[in-house]
Amino acid sequence: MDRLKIGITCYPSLGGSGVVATELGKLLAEKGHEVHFITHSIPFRLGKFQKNIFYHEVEVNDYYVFKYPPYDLALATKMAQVAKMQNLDLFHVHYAVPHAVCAFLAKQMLGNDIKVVTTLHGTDITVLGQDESLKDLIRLGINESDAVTAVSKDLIRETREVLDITREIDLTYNFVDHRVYYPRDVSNLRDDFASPQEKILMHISNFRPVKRVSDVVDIFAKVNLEIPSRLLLVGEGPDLPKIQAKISEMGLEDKVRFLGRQDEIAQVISLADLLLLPSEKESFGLVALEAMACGVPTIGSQTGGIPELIEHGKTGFIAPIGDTETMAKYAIKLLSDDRMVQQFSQACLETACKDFCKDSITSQYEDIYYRVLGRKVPRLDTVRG
Ligand code: GMT
Repeated sequence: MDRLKIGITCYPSLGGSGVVATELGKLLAEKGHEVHFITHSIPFRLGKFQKNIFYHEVEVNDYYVFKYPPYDLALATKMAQVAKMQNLDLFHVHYAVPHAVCAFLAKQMLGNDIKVVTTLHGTDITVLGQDESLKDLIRLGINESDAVTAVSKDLIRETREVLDITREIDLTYNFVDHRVYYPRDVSNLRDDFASPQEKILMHISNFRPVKRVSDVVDIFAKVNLEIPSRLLLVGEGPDLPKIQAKISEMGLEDKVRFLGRQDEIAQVISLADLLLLPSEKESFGLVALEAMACGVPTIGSQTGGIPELIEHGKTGFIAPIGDTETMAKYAIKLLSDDRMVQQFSQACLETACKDFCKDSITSQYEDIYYRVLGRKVPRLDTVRG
């Protein structure tokens, strides 16, 4: 039995990186490891009190001399305090900035050999990594980590390119928990959103410019000319008012519903016939994987890790960024052929289960933990305790 004590830091209240970090923490706890979340609020996916999971809140001093409350420093200090009090083996931080740097600072404060594993999720490199005010700091966090993982091959490539990083980076794809993500029976709900002959297209995101939600509306408008359909928009974010205005201008109000933020994503996705993810950048596209696990194919853009997840012509379609014409053509081709929909749906279920299963990705993370700690990887049954 080699039970690890792991401190996890992530953005607890939004985004795919927080979801991955929280779900991973829960799975590690299920396997018998002790997991300590060190964040500014309870991770939204954490749920009920669970064996082996602990939560430590970062409190920020808002003293009058500070123009900006020093969150990063408070986080680093809290990480060091928790590590000392709980005798942690390692920190696993999700999202390079500021978390990898806070882990580095905490390690300096502790003055011991605690290990740091950093997982890069996407915009920490593809957007913030390009920012001259942060670039050197992100590079420091990455280079000072004992192991670095990234959620797609493309993100590894971009990290090397943008930040001139030469060190080893492990590939750890996003994963789904098949106990949660599977095709749900939503026949009693579907009538509320569409008539039986209409198709449902869906988009789920944080409505940031990088998601190109305006393209979602354009694709939908073209599809709707050929196939009677509805568009369900799930999530909230800065572009929402712009999208609402666009939908009104195009006279599509009757065809589009805004569902706001939803927690029961598996249930919501199961309503859809097709997911649209025409992002400008997407290091992986967790939502497309969640849809896949529910048997729903995705039309996505040729960017980042999307082609590593969606197999063109098998589990969805891929087109160049901004090419709403081609994306709409693919959507029409798929939605007008029930047999094809069935085949895609089946392929989605198989791929999600085979390539992105929670067990194998969790084991990959564990292997990395044991590697940085210089310990032997125990057999599965010996970890459970
Ligand atoms: O999608 C977002 O903008 C949120 C962002 C985050 O950091 O929370 O998601 C990123 O991490 C996810 C989990 O690894 C990936 O599945 C998303 O593709 C990635 N987003 C982008 O690269 C834009």
